[in-house]
Amino acid sequence: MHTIDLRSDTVTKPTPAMREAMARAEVGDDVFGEDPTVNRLEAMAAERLGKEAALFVTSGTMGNLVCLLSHCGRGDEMIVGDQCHTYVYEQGGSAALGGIHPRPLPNQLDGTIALEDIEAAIRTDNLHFPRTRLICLENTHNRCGGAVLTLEYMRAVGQLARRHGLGVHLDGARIFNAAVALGVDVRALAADADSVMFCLSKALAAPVGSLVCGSGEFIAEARRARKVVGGGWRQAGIIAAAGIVALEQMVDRLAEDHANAKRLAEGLASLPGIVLDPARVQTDIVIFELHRDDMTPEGLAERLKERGVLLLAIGGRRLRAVTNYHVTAEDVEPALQVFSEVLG
Ligand code: TLP
Repeated sequence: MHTIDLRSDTVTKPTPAMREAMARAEVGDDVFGEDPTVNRLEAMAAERLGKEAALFVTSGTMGNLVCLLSHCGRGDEMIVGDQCHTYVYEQGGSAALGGIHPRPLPNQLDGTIALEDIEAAIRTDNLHFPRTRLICLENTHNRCGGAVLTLEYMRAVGQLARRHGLGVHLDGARIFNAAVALGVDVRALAADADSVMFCLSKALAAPVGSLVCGSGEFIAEARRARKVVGGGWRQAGIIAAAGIVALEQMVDRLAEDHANAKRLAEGLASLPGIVLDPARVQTDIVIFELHRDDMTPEGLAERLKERGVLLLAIGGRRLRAVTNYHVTAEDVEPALQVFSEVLG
């Protein structure tokens, strides 16, 4: 049975070009700063994002964590969307390990946090209050269905933050998806953030790794934070080599994932019991609701799995399907056929 795996874009396996590059990678001890392949990847990431420096980390979770630890001290407050990954899916690591107080504000359907909500949440100087230090954004926004935050919105948050002397951290796990969807240079989307985390091991199909980008001074702090969470690694050039291929070869093709997601969404929207507005699908993530008395989202996922279509139930009535490098345009119709059979 041919499996169509729509659980995440994280399931992607390295391409032959990546495996080749990994086999040939020149390596050294990265804690000494001596891994030439890691150094090359970091320089390349900084250049692509328009920042001074970059740091290679194991995962998106570690990347977000080291950024938050670098921006905030114990008792400082960070403004986050209540649906953002760092608030929902990272075990509250910044509070557990950094004593950082989260101030969750509602994410709108389009992935933004209303500017007036941010403005109203910023603390005044009062000994009863924590100090607001940071605003965290996510682009694209995972739990908001891969929604893309626009350049105008990023700029507006940047201006607001500067007016109040706050930092901006961007969880850009899928920032290249956002840039491709908007048809803009990724630098423009990163320009208003003081730190940006992006992932190689999601839609770009590298096996492991994320990067944190920012000023030279910020990255020096982040490097210290990475070390204390056990992320100082050694001959990491083996995996950095795949990351270089990901940046060189895997960005432009993201448009295919987006087109496949759109087609999938349009097909799903016409099926009985599925609630979904295909117009909201902008990138590779399709989130929809199941409104049926005879089937739970988990039950639907189970029945689809028996027929080779994998996706995730993500709480309440919601399910998530994510297109990716291993899901071709030719897979979309058969996947929809399986949905149609299961849903009757
Ligand atoms: N997201 C994963 C799961 O954890 C939900 C996925 O399958 O989408 N930021 C964002 C916006 C993410 O979507 C993710 C991973 C992360 C950070 C964390 O990255 P990793 O998994 O590398 O720690």
